[in-house]
Amino acid sequence: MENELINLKNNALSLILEAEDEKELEEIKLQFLGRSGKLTQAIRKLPKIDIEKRKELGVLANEVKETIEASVDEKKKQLKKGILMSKIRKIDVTNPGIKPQIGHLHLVTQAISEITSIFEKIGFVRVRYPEVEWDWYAFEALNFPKDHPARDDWETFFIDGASHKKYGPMLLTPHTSSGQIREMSNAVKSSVSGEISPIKMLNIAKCYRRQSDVSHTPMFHQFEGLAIDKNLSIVNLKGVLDYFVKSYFGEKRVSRIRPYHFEFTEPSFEVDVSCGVCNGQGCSLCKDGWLELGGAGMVHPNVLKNTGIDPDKFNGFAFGWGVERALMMKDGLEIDDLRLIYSNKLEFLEQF
Ligand code: FA5
Repeated sequence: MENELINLKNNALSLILEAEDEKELEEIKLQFLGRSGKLTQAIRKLPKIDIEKRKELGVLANEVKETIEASVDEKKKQLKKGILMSKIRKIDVTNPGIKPQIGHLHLVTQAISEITSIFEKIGFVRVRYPEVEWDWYAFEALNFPKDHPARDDWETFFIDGASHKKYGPMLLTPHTSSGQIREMSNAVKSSVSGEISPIKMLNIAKCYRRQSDVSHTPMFHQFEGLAIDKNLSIVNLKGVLDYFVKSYFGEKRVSRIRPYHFEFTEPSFEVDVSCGVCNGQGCSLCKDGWLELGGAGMVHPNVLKNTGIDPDKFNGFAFGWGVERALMMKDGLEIDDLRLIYSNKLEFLEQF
């Protein structure tokens, strides 16, 4: 019986060694370990054997069974590895690869990073303030009268039911000028004996208004500059405007300021950029040679006071323009409907 078991083991092992695929291995397993397999039948004879010898042979039969099972598993692994290796050998590394599709940043994101780097070069620091704001920051501290049309819910999105004891209703900020109040209040909080550190802020954020037509979207971006120091003047403001216009639109373009009215600046201006199509001569796009970019002005003394800054010691200038509008005014870009930018149309977006 002992010899029979050893012969079975050797037999099985040599068959396993020769096996060429998984199917063959399964057949060998069945041949030896199946219900009527050779080893199973040999084990069935064990009860007839003397008790002392039976124990010894039982251990041996078990060992043979385990060895066959382990050898079948090991051989299966080797076969799999072999298949993989032969597949690898078939790969031609000189074949041209499949090009993955490459996306790119949205054109507004591209514009924001370009605008940021232009202003960073002259010391403006990019900040981020809440888009969901209190009335105090968006209107009240910016010197807006209580009955100003922008504070009506036909112009601004208010958040139902949310109101702060001190700061009033909650809203989606309609302009980045709310960042002016946050920036100046922060400067006052960290001031030492009334002396604030000079400010050069660049706030770029999403803004929301109840507007939608060819030149307005309900969500858009503005970039807002604020400089606060001692003895700043309109000359400093105009210098920054010219620098930006030439850096962003090109050397040939110039800026001009026109008197205007904003509640939070005095004096206030509208900023225009010479038209890139006709070079300021007048054409069907611009009519009179100029395209409107946004607002600017010297910070109103009431705004300084509202944030705790002494207007007799400090003054400053601010400007706020639309990112999408600035983008539309770039040379060679003819976007006749601003809403296209947010339409998710790939045939449009893939051009940038
Ligand atoms: C303002 O929002 C002022 N806060 C700007 C300012 C800042 C003035 C600092 C003085 C000092 P206005 O409402 O004109 O101003 O908007 C400025 C620019 O934002 C516009 O010229 C336009 O470029 C852009 N803009 C306004 N509304 C929309 C809109 N719905 N969709 C797209 N762009 C818009």
